[in-house]
Amino acid sequence: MRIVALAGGIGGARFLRGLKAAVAPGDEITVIGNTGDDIHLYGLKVCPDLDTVMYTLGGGIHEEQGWGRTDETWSIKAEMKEYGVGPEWFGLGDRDFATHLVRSQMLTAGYTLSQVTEALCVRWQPGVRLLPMSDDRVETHVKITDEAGTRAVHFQEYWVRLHAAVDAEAIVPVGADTAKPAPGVLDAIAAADVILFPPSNPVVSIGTILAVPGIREAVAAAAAPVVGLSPIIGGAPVRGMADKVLAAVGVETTAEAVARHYGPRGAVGSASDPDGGRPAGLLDGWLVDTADEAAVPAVEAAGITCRAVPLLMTDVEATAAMARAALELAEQVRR
Ligand code: FO1
Repeated sequence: MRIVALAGGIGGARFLRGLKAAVAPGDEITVIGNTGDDIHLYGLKVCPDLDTVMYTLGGGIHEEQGWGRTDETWSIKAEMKEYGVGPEWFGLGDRDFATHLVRSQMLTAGYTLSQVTEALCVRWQPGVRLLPMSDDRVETHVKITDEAGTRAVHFQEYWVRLHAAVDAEAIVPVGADTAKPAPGVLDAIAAADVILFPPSNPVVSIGTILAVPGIREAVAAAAAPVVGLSPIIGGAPVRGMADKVLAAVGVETTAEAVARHYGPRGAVGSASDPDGGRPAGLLDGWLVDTADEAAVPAVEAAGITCRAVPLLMTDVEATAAMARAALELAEQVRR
């Protein structure tokens, strides 16, 4: 079976670890990773979501933190600080720096981000095919108003420095409108037997991947069933600050509202996605947590087959059970 998953950072990576444990030998998993969180720092290209997936599946992740390397040291950052060079608010450790040096060296030499990602994965052997959503530069910016006035800040500044404490007024994936899907992305979607939306951020992770022209259309047109898992449990994000960016696109922080935001397959246009002629509806199936069981009828009334199962990724076995539930639901909705 060929499984395609669209993934952001920590939530996506942890789900993929469970998915790997759930699939049968011979099944192939292709991950289309969000690169809208990417940032250029110290002259290096940092790809947080690709690295989080690669380190998590390759056994190199800092488990408690969910990002960055295990057993990290911080000498380079301390030395940079002595030179007065920041930003201090973003934690790039020494081991992580090595990844960014290799990536940036290869990009400067003319390799594409897809080629670099493949090369980095030779070391980490994540057990999935990891594709960036695009080889073109896309950077998510967030419009905010604070004491400095109204301005756009890079997503990492919003997330890490400001802890999403200021309301997001708009989310703009800068560059997405002219970006092309990376080689292999559209083919993988077209050839998939199942397409999964892990419990990643629907706006700045999966939403950014879908903002690359061609990807949303390919998912909407795919022969494979599309099943998503809610990142919202009991009216709050399982982790992170997804509520802030959902509010920016006019979506309530509920499992039902996120399902409606993705929309039922076949639907065109929606209140939260007034995007001209692009197909809005993507989901055949949606999993909500058992705490949100009461939302099941409303999601089904919206045209999306819905089941309530435990969705807390407390360990790999619990996460594998979620993945199995998603694959079972995919079989039930297969056309
Ligand atoms: N998240 C933080 O909360 N603080 C950090 O200093 C930080 C540094 C960082 C460095 C490399 C990397 O790959 C990820 C990093 N993250 C950090 C995670 C990242 O900001 C976000 O969680 C994702 O972009 C959202 O998916």
